[in-house]
Amino acid sequence: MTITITAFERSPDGGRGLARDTRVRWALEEVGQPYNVRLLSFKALKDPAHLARHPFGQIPTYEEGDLVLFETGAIVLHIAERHPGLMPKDANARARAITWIFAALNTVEPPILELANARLLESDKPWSDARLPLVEDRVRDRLAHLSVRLGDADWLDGAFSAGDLLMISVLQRLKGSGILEEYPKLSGYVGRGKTRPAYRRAFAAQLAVFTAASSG
Ligand code: GTB
Repeated sequence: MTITITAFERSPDGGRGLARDTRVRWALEEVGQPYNVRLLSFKALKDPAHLARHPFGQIPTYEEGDLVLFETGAIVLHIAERHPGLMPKDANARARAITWIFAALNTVEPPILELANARLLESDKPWSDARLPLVEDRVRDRLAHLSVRLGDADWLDGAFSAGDLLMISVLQRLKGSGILEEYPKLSGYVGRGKTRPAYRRAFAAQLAVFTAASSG
């Protein structure tokens, strides 16, 4: 059945792969599923046609026959459940991989998003300089614990899983902050993720949209 996802027509990150469609593209590439992309303008995100797919008017969404999904975590989990490649076979190992999905999205991503907001949206506020170190330290606290758990392993729990895919995607949002580099085990982990052929294909596909938009 044909899979269609949605992505930004013009990515605000300049093709750096930080918008969340990259996570879904990566998951589809890992399991070898072809997909189509419906590109949307910011205005189209809030049109009734898209709000029917995504109640908050965001990307990415995922359509497969009658099934319409939103939320990257749910989409990546669905892909991992349907196709081999991102979930271990053993039941307990699957449960642990799902735990890492939640850890990435519920425990590690929130302070990272808070930091992005503090830097991008609040830097002109009179209290910004006082607040920023507090927000950065909340990120460091998560990274320090994650780094200890990862240790010298390649991936979080045995073979590469959907949990790693999402954790690495979340950590990538720290690009350019200098904070990830304070944790060499984690920057190595992100580096390993980025060298996976499936990630490279996903990154190239999202970049091609940006390149076409900026030359058109
Ligand atoms: N929890 C949802 C999920 O995981 O799917 C969050 C989805 C979401 O935030 N989507 C964003 C969106 O559609 C795009 S990815 N925003 C438009 C809107 O809300 O109206 C977030 C994003 C955007 C831009 C950058 N960037 O430029 O670096 C990075 C990440």
